[in-house]
Formats: sequence, structure tokens, C-alpha cells
Amino acid sequence: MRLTLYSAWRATGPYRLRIGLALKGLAYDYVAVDLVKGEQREPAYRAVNPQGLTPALDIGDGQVLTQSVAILEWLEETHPEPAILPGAALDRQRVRTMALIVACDIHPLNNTRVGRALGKLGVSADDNLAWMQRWITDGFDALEPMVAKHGKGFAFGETPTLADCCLIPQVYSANRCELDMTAWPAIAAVNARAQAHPAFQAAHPNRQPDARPA
Ligand SMILES: N[C@@H](CCC(=O)N[C@@H](CS)C(=O)NCC(=O)O)C(=O)O
Repeated sequence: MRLTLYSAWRATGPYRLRIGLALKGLAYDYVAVDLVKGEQREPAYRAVNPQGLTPALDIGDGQVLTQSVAILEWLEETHPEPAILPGAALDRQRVRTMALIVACDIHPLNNTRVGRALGKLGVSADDNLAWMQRWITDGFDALEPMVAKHGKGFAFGETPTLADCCLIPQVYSANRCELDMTAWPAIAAVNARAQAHPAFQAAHPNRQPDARPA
């Protein structure tokens, strides 16, 4: 199966999926979508993902998958080892809860298109930054005790899970938003551990072909 990932180097949705693909040891071709230029809204990309969002994963035979968490779940079903979901139903529920706090409750409020829409309404760059920080703070405040309780190196347990696939890109985004991670020591510790893991290193924005100097 030849995989083609439509990605953008700093965007957290594609970053989640790059982590999952690296954890599963799956190679892929990389197609960069320039979100700053707006390539995601052009007809050529809408033909790939009509929603105009990244990531998209072309798995061949005319099949293109979208929505990062749904793609990660598909990866887990089709490539079960190494597992990114634990064996027990209750544990899986906890991991999905952590992942969805990021994917449903933080990220959608902070997406590029939301920032663009706020800007069109006259929101200043400073207020936009405060907006981003507010939603990340809310989410991390909720996640911190969960990670402290369930994490043993990674967000849930000793090995990377779907929760880490979502959390680590969100920490990257928090850093870009100038948030001080000392408020969330358990999350910061998981992030430090992940940065030393080869799959997370391979998936890092700076390692992508479309990476630009900061
Ligand atoms: N829920 C979607 C979110 C996808 C999404 O919003 N992707 C962002 C990058 S992280 C994007 O392509 N934004 C382009 C835009 O907002 O115009 C997923 O998880 O795949």
C-alpha cells in the first residue's frame, strides 16, 4: 500500500498523523500544502479534501482519508502493532478522552481559518494570541491531572498512544503561542520524553520538507 500524506509542516492536524505513521513504521510520500498561501482552499486541493483542511491521506485505489483522529483510528485497525490504543475498554476510553480534549475542544477554536475569521472581524494580533492562549490553557488545565494520574512516561502509560499523537503537536502550538509550560508539569514531562523518541522526532515540524526557518 503506497501512502501519500497531504501535510503542512507546522499544522497540528498533519503533525498528529505524522506521529502515528512514524509509530507504526509506515513510509509515505509527502505533499506539502501551503496554508499561508491558502493552497488548502484552491480547487486542486479541494479535489483531494473537499473540506479544504489538512491532513489528508491517500491510500491508493482512489481512497482518500480525512480527519486526523479518524485516520489514526483507521491506522490502528489496519496496522495494530505497535498499538496506540490500550487493550482494556476503560483505558481506551481514557486515551480517547485525552485525544479529543485536544482535537475537539482546543484545536477547532484555534485553527488557521478561525484566526483568519477573527482578523476579518477586526480582532488584533494581540487579542488573537490571547484567544489562542485561553483555549489551550482551558484544555491543558483539564488534561494535566489526567496525565498526572494515568501517565507513566507518556500521556497514558509507558508507551505512546493516540493521546500523545494529539497532545505533543498541541504543546508545539502552545510554545508558538508563548505559553509557559511550567503551569503543566506532567504535560511538560511527557513532551520532553516524546522529544527523545525517534517517531516523534521524525514527525517534528522542523524535519518536514516544507519547513521554513523560524
Ligand atoms: N478536525 C480536523 C481539523 C483539520 C484542520 O483544521 N487542519 C488545519 C491544520 S491543523 C488546516 O488545514 N487549516 C487550514 C485552514 O484553516 O484554512 C482534523 O483533525 O483533521
